[in-house]
Amino acid sequence: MIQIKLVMKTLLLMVGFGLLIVTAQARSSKQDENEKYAERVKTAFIKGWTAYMGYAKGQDAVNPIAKKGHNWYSHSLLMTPVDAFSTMHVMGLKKEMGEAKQLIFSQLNFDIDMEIQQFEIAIRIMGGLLSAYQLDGDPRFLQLAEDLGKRMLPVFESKTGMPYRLVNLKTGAVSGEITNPCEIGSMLLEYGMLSKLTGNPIYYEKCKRGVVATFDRRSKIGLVGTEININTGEWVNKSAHLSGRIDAYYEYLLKGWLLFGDKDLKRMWDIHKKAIAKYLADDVSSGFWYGYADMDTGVRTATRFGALDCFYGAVLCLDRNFKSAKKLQQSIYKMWTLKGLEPETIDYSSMNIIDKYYMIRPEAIESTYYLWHYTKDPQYFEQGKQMFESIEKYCQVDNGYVQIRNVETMEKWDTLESFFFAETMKYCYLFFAPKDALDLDKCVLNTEAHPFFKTWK
Ligand code: DMJ
Repeated sequence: MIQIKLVMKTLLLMVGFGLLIVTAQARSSKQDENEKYAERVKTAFIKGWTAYMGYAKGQDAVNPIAKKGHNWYSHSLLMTPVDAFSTMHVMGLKKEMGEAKQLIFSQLNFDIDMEIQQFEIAIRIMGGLLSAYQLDGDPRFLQLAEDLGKRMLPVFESKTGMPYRLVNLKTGAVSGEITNPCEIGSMLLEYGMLSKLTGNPIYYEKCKRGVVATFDRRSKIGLVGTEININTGEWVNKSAHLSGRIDAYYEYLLKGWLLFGDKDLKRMWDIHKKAIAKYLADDVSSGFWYGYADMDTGVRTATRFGALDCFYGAVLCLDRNFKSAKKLQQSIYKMWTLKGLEPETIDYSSMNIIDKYYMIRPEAIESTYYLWHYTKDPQYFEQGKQMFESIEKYCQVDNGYVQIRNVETMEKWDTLESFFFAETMKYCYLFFAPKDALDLDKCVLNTEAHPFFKTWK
């Protein structure tokens, strides 16, 4: 009897030991795969950066095929180095960080007689500088961000407090009184961080006033439209949707609440999210989407969904609405795999492509990553891998990465937006990166994927 027990014990021990070895082997091969992919994403990032440094050093962005660069305005604002820095930090790319810092501290100057689009400069440049300051600690990043913030403040001097679209960095002259919710509200994180890090509340206060003014002009059913006049406060275009010109207005209400704990933002978000779920969400035979509706009546006006709209999956995750996030993800993946890369917009009732280009936008990958982060469901990991592989396959050229003019023919479009570095590569990397590279639970990413950390009580 004692002998049988001993044999049984030995057998059990052997099985247990065997299982341990198998699990350890599986874990280590998963780790190998992650390391391999993390290296591949870094290599892709460096290839893009090398193209910038080789052909466009000091300019805003690169055209890798023509082997030249270009600026957005009459002078460069170093869009690519500033936008790329936080990703370099997350990837631990010391040499490239040094190159970007050298450019930024020797060349970036805002004292220029030049009109800029306040929203884009806030999310890319101010957001990039503030995040770089928090990640790297060099006070010159914060000084630059503050200088820029001061120069952009005149935008808020409208009759309603909603900001003008454009401002001259030297003279402070403003223009563009027809604007949209995104360009009104999607700087709240950046201006809020500037207030927190400099101790000057004016930036957040001014920006929040514009956000509240927009919220106060929501329709009776809780939606905002596409265009508004900031002096009369009248809506100019009443089309409601989640796409460009509205998107990050909603995103920042939730993220602002998460980062700053501002209860007003949560209240606004709670009202809007119900209206979005009721009037924009569309559960149809081709999948679960968010379409277009009239902001007053909620009547469906278009069954259009696009690459930009994909951001909402990440927002749903942050709101812990995983049921809707998972349903939307199925549609996002369907759109991505329609041709092998996602088109800019489709009509989801016919599944016809409306806009055929792909700008290497991040939003689909972003939402896939958030779902993977929160659920650890391997299907999202596989989807992320596939998205990265398709960028490698279709957007890569000999000396860099370029956008795609037509996802049906995969014709190349010789330009590369700075968000390739700030966002697309960062989200791709995070799928495979070690956990301490960037923990989503310890920061809030701005709409350009620059991490902001809550460093105050
Ligand atoms: C980025 O500049 C930001 O993500 C913005 O919110 C939307 N458009 C691009 C990326 O597609």
